[in-house]
Amino acid sequence: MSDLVLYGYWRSSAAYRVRIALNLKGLKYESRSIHLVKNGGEQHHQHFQELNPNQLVPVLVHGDFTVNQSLVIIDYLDETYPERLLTPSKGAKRFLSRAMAQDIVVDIHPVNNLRVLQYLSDKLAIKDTEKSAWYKHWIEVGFEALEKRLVVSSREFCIGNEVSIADVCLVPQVYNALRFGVDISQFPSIERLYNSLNQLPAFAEAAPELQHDAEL
Ligand SMILES: N[C@@H](CCC(=O)N[C@@H](CS)C(=O)NCC(=O)O)C(=O)O
Repeated sequence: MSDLVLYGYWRSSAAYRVRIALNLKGLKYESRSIHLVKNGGEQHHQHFQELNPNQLVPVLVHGDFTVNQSLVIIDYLDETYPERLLTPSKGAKRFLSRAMAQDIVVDIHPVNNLRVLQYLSDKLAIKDTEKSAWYKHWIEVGFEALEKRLVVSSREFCIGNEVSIADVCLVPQVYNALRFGVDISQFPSIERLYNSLNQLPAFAEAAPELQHDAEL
């Protein structure tokens, strides 16, 4: 049994990022599922709140160390297992890859998170069609900008020819976009990278549908 434990959920794009990172680094880990919907959402249960009072997955436990926030978890993995760095250690690529990762993680993802969507439906009585419009709108705003950046920065990967934290964040966000019916052919670089990255085993094996808690 590995001493790395990832608390996540098959459809959580933030947990998906960490799964890709762990796979790219060739690290074995134990995956524990926190069902975000069943039983009122297990992220709200006491035992999980003790791991993360924010009530969000993912959480990584490594021995007696517990950390949340997917980008910070990936930083921790880079520092602890530096053999294959996902954030380049120096130079422009270091900063460009982090900025692109944050464009996704900080600016696109949070407004479409489950608890935001639940608030729109449950408290503001927004109709499902309006909720989908909200979801698509914020992804498309983010993807338009991302596409412009990728036209300049991408080659085989988001930033040049080395896989980085930007690729790790891109694939789960595109997965979400497709799930909510966004036409990604509007964004040719994003579409190309999504398809080619998914050919790599580290990305393919992290896919939501292949996780032990997937409900298909
Ligand atoms: N910034 C956090 C975001 C974590 C997050 O939003 N996780 C979502 C799943 S992708 C979640 O647990 N949602 C549960 C909820 O909204 O109640 C990270 O990158 O780890």
